[in-house]
Amino acid sequence: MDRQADITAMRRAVELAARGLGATSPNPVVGCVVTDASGHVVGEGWHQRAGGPHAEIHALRAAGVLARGGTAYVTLEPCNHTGRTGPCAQALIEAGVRRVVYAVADPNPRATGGADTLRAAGTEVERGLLEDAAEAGNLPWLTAVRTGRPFVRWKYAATLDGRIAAADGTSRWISSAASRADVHRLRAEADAVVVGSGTARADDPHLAVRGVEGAVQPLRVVVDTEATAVRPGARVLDDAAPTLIAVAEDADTPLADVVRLPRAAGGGLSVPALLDALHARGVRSVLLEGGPTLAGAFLAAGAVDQVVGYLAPVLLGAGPTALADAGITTLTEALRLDITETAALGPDLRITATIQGA
Ligand code: AOF
Ligand code: ZN
Repeated sequence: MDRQADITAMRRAVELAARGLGATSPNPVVGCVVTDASGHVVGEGWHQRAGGPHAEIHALRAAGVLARGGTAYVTLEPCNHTGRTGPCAQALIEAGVRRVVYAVADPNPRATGGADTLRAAGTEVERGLLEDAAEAGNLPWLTAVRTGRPFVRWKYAATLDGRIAAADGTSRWISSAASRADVHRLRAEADAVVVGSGTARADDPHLAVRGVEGAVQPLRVVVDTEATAVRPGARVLDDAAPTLIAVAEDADTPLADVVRLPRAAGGGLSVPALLDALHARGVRSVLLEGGPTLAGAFLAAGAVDQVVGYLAPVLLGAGPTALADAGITTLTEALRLDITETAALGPDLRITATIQGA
């Protein structure tokens, strides 16, 4: 067995999986590479959209009879259930694959058990190769399965002193063109893009994805508790992408199509109720884009899984900061983060982090 060849094939499978980002919800992204008996790659596949064939099926089709006696590398444990498609474990057995290597166990109770089925049929099964990379690649879906609510990525762009606008409210453009393009990639990866009423009022944002080839438009969500920010004719109401306006149960709105949700104790919309409503609509990953008040409410509710900050080499010294009250009054309550990645984007720095203990 050639370990290096195993790693190369699984790395490729992780790469293939990422092609499905933003298009597979409520399902995971999955990649698969099939080699023949002598280790040559004879098939590749990835899960392209929910309801479509699973990654293994695409790769097996490409491989044809050459899969016999070969190895399948899959980023997620092959499924064991008949859902919208047949069980992949069975398809791998029927194709005569001798060995299956998968990275991450399937936590979905409906689909789990594929590894056992394969073993029972005499297939050699190995789990855990490049598990960290495959986990990271499927973090939104895995988080949603484990928590029962959508994965939430909070994104902000600020000056080095943490401000998102100047004292007079001007805010265009703090971050660079490279950072702004990167945000469109994040939008394309998400099932829903969420902003609060302050952002809706100040910016009249469009929230659709621009400049990302093949992007599936995310659901645009405005949390407009008092129903005062989104007026008829707002850019977010055009038909470039679907839109959901969430208002309080008692709010008086001129809009025909809104979702009414309960308030939290402080008067703002209940974050758990909002996430439940989104989950019920198939949303498994949320990009929370603004502004500081809504971000504070999400953080106070313990509903942020990942923070992505774009820091521009700019100083303002006055003006609103990226995060408003998150219910923290003393240092021992501070949210401490683990930085998982840093990247340079043009002149800016992008910091990706997770919250400790979350
Ligand atoms: C996918 N794509 O490539 C693999 C999946 O709704 P279904 O019937 O397509 O089943 C979805 C479940 O199947 C999914 O939640 C996961 O547990 C398992 N594997 N799913 O969508 C794939 N391999
Ligand atoms: Zn499957």
